[in-house]
Amino acid sequence: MKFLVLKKETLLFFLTAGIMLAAISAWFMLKAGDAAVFNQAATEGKIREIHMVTVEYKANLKDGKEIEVYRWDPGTISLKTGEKVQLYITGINGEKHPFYIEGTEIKGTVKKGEETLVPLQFDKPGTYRLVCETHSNLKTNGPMVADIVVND
Ligand SMILES: [Cu+2]
Repeated sequence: MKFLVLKKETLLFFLTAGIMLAAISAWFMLKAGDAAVFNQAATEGKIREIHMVTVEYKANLKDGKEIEVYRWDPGTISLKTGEKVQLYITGINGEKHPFYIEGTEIKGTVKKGEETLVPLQFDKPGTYRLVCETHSNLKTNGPMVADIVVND
């Protein structure tokens, strides 16, 4: 039988090399994590997605009368001038929400349980209102209006 005999120095060398390798790997792994979260270049070429839903708030008054309001959630989204964004709107509450975006030709309908894709790109900065035609003001259980803020 033959034993592999290692000198103390050799063992120490392998131990040191192993620790260094582990440290370097850990550093690269942490760095890679940073890149995925903070580095814009990592997401370059991809169209940003924003997800929105339709929600309903309900309450009962002291006399038992029910009051309700429909909202887009989130109520404000922002993008840069020229930036392409895929806005996905999912209908959760309310059967139908026919909508338009002020100052554009964009219009459509969000239906319960369905996802509506609204491609966005604005040439001019400003605030564009996403308005639900059915619930546009307080009298019609709104205002179901979201602000699309386009920055310079
Ligand atoms: Cu609506």
